[in-house]
Amino acid sequence: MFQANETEIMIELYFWTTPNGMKPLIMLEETGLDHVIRPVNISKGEHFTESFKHISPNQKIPAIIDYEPAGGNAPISLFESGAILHYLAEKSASLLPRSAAGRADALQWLYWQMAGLGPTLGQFMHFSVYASESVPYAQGRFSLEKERLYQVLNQQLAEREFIAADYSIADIAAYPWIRRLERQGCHLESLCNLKRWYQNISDRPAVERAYQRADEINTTPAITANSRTYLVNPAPAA
Ligand SMILES: N[C@@H](CCC(=O)N[C@@H](CS)C(=O)NCC(=O)O)C(=O)O
Repeated sequence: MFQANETEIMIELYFWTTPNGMKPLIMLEETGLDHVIRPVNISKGEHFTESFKHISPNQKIPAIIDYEPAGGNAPISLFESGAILHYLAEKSASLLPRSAAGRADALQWLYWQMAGLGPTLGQFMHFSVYASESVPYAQGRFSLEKERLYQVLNQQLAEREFIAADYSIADIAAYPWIRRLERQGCHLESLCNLKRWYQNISDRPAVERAYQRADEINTTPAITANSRTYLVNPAPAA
């Protein structure tokens, strides 16, 4: 599955069609950086291989290898979607404001997504969809926090078009999770600023291309008994 870079492609993206996987794929489509997708089907446990562990020590997607880093240095391997977005923004000098204040603003919202929105929605989905037993306390806790975070984002978008001053990696980090909002039992009708932002980003050609490519890679995105096995159980101990 993990080949040497024989194709002279700049960046390899280790990817599956989940919200965290979509972040770097959207970024690569937006920036036009030369890349190839290496699918890692987490529903089949492909992220638990030794070869993938070398690329992503946390054994989760996404990860990238940049074979052409700045300065002609040795290839750089990176995991964590926020770190990847930040790296690609620096590499392409795009989608991250140049001013210190603008940069700090976009990065705080990137970290908000990484530390708050993403993990909360992940835990909410786990306890409401994947868990083999019903845990009402956990369901209630993550549901309330999810609703609160939606309100925070809706409020942030009340007087601005994008999360930071311009379209940036902060938007790219949040969008794939909001795209699953209806699956999370929430409706955009009650969050009008979020709805406008969501529609605006959905209409971007790069975002459309990214989701088209994802659909071609994963033709069975529904949860099956087999995929549930890998998604509920942690990796076997090393
Ligand atoms: N904080 C990490 C989270 C990565 C993550 O949770 N990836 C999920 C897919 S969205 C995964 O690989 N799950 C497989 C597993 O947990 O076994 C990031 O943003 O990259």
